[in-house]
Amino acid sequence: MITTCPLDCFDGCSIEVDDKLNLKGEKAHPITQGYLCHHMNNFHKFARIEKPTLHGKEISIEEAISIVKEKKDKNSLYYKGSGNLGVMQGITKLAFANSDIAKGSLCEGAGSFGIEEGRGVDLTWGPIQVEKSDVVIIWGRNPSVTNSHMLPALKGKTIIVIDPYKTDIAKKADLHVNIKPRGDIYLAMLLSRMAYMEQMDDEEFIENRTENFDYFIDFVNSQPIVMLEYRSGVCMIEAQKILSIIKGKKVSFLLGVGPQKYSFGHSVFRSIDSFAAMLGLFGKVGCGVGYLSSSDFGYAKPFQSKNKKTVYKPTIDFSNYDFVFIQGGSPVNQTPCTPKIKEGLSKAKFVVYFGLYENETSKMADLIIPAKTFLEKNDLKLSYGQEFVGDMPKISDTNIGISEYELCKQLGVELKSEKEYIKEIKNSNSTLRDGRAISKIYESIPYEKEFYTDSGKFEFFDDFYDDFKEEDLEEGFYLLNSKYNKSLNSQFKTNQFLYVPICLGLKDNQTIKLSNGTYECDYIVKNDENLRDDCMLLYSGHKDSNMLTPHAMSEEGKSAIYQEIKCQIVSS
Ligand SMILES: Nc1nc2c(c(=O)[nH]1)N[C@H]1C(S)=C(S)[C@@H](COP(=O)(O)OP(=O)(O)OC[C@H]3O[C@@H](n4cnc5c(=O)[nH]c(N)nc54)[C@H](O)[C@@H]3O)O[C@H]1N2
Ligand SMILES: Nc1nc2c(c(=O)[nH]1)N[C@H]1C(S)=C(S)[C@@H](COP(=O)(O)OP(=O)(O)OC[C@H]3O[C@@H](n4cnc5c(=O)[nH]c(N)nc54)[C@H](O)[C@@H]3O)O[C@H]1N2
Ligand code: SF4
Ligand SMILES: [Mo]
Repeated sequence: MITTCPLDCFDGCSIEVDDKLNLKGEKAHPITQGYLCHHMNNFHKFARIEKPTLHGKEISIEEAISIVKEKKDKNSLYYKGSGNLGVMQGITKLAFANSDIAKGSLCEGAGSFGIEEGRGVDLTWGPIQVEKSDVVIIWGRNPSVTNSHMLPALKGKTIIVIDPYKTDIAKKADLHVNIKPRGDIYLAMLLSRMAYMEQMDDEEFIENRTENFDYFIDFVNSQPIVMLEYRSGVCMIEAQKILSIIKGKKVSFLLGVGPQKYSFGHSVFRSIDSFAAMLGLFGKVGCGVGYLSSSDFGYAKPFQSKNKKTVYKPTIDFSNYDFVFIQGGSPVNQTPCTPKIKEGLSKAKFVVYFGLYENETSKMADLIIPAKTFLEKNDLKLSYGQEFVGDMPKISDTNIGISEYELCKQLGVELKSEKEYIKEIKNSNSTLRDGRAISKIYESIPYEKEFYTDSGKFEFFDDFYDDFKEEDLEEGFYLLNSKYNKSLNSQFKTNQFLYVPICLGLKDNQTIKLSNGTYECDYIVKNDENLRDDCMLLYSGHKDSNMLTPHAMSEEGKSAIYQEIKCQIVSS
């Protein structure tokens, strides 16, 4: 049988499952090409939660459901994470229509907002498109770890990497630009300014397909070059190298979440998009800017509910609720400012955790309900990194856990059958290409015919606001947070070190205390020669990865801004 990986990942791998439930990448799938990553190769090795428990004591699933039923409509909060990205995961929203709902983004939200400002919709730019480029600029993304099925498409291309960390792909790249964290908007403006001086702007594209170019170029030209060099940490000579590599070439940009983890993250991505648009790098073979796309664009959304109130994940306060329902996520590790999250959850009267694995959040829950795995329920996957639509039929079953659909039904919501929902969603916006379902919009090259703004044109940016001061730039360390190859955020095998630059002269495995001015935390260190001297690194999933990240939200996009704060060493 064939199914699709449910995880929060660009690749949306197609998986062959045999009678013994061994998982293998589907050979014939154009993206998967026969291989999976660590998580799916080891999926069965991770111990799952087997029984519902109430305050640590085993209870039946019926008892668990009746507790939820009794409490869910009184001063309650519904919180869904991204542990499984199947579309059916959202059905439980229907059972919590009388609760407040947690929305906003712990992930890509600020960047997506900026992209939507310029293009209307954030469409994907996957391996099939990238394959046709001459040059690929990997800008704050780490495909060797997070998007390994992009690697075949990068073979033979000229590669530029813009990243404050020397990632594996940066080591192999034709050019690695070791940018200052939060410097990307300044580099995008430096590049735009210099490209304009060199008359690299695509006049025909600008004239026919864009709006606001004059304001954009005036704004960019008003930024002093010395300031742009200082804030980005990239000098004109290096910027010139980038321009000479891409001049007249088919160029793909692959953006990751790194450059947008700041208060003005939306402007960062709009500035990069604006640079690409002035060069006419949209809507043509091999030319585009890809990020994490709005995978459900154009699809039916049968699970939308009208909740009483919306609260936002990056600044969530659990403390005022009598009942909190957490599904498919671990806010204690993954939400910024762990001290505030822990304090809030400990004050909430009753917390339910509905998931597959024990984690820092399940430890704080009153009631734990085990979920079914993706092999044990029907679902559908729309990927944010490529155009294929993945079926996820139920392949096996066990006595363990309950599916999201079944839970919702047992909580008294009148539902159509699982298969009807899946059919409705899939048929609303997919079509076949060579016998495989893809999202309709990718029948043509993204933005070939139109942008999705009100004007139908790309809209250049012409202003932004950065509230970091010069002194913020010089003192302390940025705490980069990146993805680890053996974990998927808090799932699977996590990494528990703080990586530090060699220049500090610290010893591997010693403990140091870091402070962000408000909170402190001890970490066990490892030296890492790939780090800039002004950076340290914690991988997503580290139990204390959010002890020092700020309880704050991006200016736009309701997104977490993990790197908006700098940390100091208190003791070592
Ligand atoms: N193995 C594995 N794969 C995953 C995940 C996982 O946990 N593990 N998570 C999935 C999820 S949820 C997501 S959102 C995607 C994310 O996919 P990526 O965006 O590729 O993930 P990161 O590892 O955070 O990579 C971001 C890169 O940005 C760099 N960076 C940090 N700050 C800056 C900056 O200011 N400017 C620039 N230019 N670069 C910066 C970091 O050094 C890092 O190399 O990956 C998905 N894939
Ligand atoms: N410091 C720091 N914080 C981060 C990040 C970072 O890089 N650094 N990354 C951010 C990003 S990009 C993201 S996307 C978020 C992700 O953070 P979360 O949304 O919290 O996701 P996970 O940590 O992957 O939580 C996964 C949980 O989902 C449960 N689960 C898995 N499959 C299913 C299922 O089918 N049903 C149910 N009910 N449960 C299931 C598992 O039990 C697992 O423990 O974290 C963000 N937080
Ligand atoms: S996590 Fe990503 S790379 Fe790994 S199997 Fe799933 S889709 Fe493929
Ligand atoms: Mo994410």
